[in-house]
Amino acid sequence: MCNLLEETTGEMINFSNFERTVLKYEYAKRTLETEIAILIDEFVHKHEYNPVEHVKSRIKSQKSIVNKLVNKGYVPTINNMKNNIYDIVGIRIVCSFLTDVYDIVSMISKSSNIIIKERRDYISNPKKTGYSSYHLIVLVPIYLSTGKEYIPAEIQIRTIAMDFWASLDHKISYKFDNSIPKEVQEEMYKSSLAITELDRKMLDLNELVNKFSNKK
Ligand code: 0O2
Repeated sequence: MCNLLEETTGEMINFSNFERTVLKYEYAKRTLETEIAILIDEFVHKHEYNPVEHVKSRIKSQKSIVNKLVNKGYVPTINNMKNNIYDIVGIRIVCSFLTDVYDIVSMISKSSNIIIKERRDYISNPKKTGYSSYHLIVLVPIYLSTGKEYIPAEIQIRTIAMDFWASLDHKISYKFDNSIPKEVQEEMYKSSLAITELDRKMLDLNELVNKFSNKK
């Protein structure tokens, strides 16, 4: 009988070795979901305010992993998947306001259970498509009978407005198979500027609301 967590590093990705390899990523996803849920719960108790609209997590599909490896110029092997794809486990935290995004980033940064490997602040430095979001590449510990292992994961933190833009952009990319007409790209970029402006306005509005409600 084969060991479910057996190493299959040099092999090309196929259905069975993918299913086997992805098990560890499933465990990491569960661990990360729990850790994030507890951190948010603690935050809510401490501040009497919930900055999170919703949390979504997923395991990247075999097809998306193979496509990503090929696009990056790697042979789609299990080894290359393990060493070069950091978002097999993905968790997205959607917040109401811009300041909430940074509060969540700081909250995760203080966690002793998650190791931060890399920060990508696409809010301060949006991508040229107009994409904006805060990404953390983290290492999540999983405990197996063979010992402790660290599995990479990507945490995306963004506002509802950024999430709206990114989800439309994702649908457009899919529709045009990644060769988006220039005119559509330009309109998407313009709409990203409107999203940034809307986030600023909503933040100002929230501060105004807080000012009046604190006066009561
Ligand atoms: P999917 O299908 O959403 O998972 P690198 O680490 O630099 O080699 P990588 O991993 O592409 O490259 O990192 P990056 O640029 O930080 O992007 C990671 C993820 O952010 C993407 O994963 C998307 O989810 C999201 N993203 C980045 N740029 C854009 C964009 O322009 N539009 C939208 N809608 N999302 C974006 P995947 O694997 O590309 O896609």
